[in-house]
Amino acid sequence: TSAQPAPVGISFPDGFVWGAATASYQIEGAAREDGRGPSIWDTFSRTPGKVHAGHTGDIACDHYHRYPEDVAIMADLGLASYRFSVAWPRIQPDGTGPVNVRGLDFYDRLTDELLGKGIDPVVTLYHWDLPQTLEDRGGWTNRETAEAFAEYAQIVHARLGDRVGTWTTLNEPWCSAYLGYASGIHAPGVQNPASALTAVHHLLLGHGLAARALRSAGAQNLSITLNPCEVSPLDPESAADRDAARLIDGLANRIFLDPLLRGQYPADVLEHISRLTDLSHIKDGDEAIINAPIELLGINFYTPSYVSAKPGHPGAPDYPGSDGIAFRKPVGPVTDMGWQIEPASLTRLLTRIHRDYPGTPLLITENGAAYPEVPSENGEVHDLRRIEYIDAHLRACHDAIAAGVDLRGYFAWSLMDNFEWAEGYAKRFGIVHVDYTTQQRVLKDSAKWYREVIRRNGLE
Ligand code: GBH
Repeated sequence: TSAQPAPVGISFPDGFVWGAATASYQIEGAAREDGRGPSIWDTFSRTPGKVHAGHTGDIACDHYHRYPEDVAIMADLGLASYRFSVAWPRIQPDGTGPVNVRGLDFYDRLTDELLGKGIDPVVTLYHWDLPQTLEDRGGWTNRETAEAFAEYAQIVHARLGDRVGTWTTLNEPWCSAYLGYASGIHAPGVQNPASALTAVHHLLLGHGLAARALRSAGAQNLSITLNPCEVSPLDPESAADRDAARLIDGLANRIFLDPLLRGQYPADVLEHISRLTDLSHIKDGDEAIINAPIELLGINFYTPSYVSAKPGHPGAPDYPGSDGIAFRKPVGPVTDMGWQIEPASLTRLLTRIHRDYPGTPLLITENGAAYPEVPSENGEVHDLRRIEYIDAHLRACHDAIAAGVDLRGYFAWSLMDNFEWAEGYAKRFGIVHVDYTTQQRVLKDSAKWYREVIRRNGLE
């Protein structure tokens, strides 16, 4: 390989927020404690064949009990902010009805622990652990789930709103809808394209109803986190490939961004989905509800997509109606998830969102990489590839800022190794290593490196 020029030092704007992120089911454990009800991920992970090696979140990182130690680690790293999610089934074990105060107590303790160390909490209300009782009534295919979500949001805000400033309604509704109800590789494991499209709408409606409820309760910093993806035609010269990219971009990105930030589903997307399901679940006035004002848009970024038109190809199971479209296999270096590493795609994605949906500040709410490290004899974890991944993506963020994008912060995914959904504990995204036998936490080299990045608000 040819010699690369040494990267130059860069600094981020004053007040740029440095954080790390986790999610309730992935780290908490204590699945049956203090009145928590079952979620769709309890059911799914206990269903043979759904999760790698039959792993479950029953114990996970035992964060429910070890949160003081985990918050101490965050403080040691100098995190300005910590993004975590609240488990709905801890708050309302049946999804609606009686509030389980012991569930609220846990997040109250966690919030105070964070504030006591000067760490700003960013609360996500839904990171995929839907109460099972709601799924038994259709889950996100049922409009009532959206209404229940707004009620639950209000309950959490009533307890934490005096101390939590930033609220995120949903994490990645793309995953909840398409992985949950189309490909079925995530809970609840349904494989029905029409259900997935109905779920998209009810998730967005739930966001809008919750945003409205939080706003009237006085919340001022509202957001949703998406996982937008840059979808490119494999051959930019091919009109058929460009059409394929536009269709996937519609299902991946514009189906969420347009109603959220422009108040309307895109016509081409409605046309596409009307061939797969009737649109009777979209009621008059829904788009206006979804278009509730937000102060921040959260972006989770891992990898881009390249697609081409391929007549007769079955398409991707997580994109309803994508038959005739092929996704390119990753090219070049990949992470342990098999995801292509292409930091410049993040710059282009941020620039595009800033251009097409102006006026909403952006926040990287997740970015990171899985690699299969094991601690060395002396207990160190030399995860150079993760350092390189994050370094390159931070440079990509900086490029976007230089191009005029209003990017407010960066949250590493993840603070610590955790339950990686269908991959169980086999994939490690943490900057902190977790030994699942002893529950011992060890800072990987990436955590020590990130501490220096935070300290100097930039890269060397
Ligand atoms: C996030 O989802 C989640 O919010 C988080 O809980 C999770 O632990 C983390 O990421 C890591 O997975 O096969 O190349 O087309 C990320 C979900 C990642 C889904 C990229 C689609 C496309 C990969 N997405 N993916 S590719």
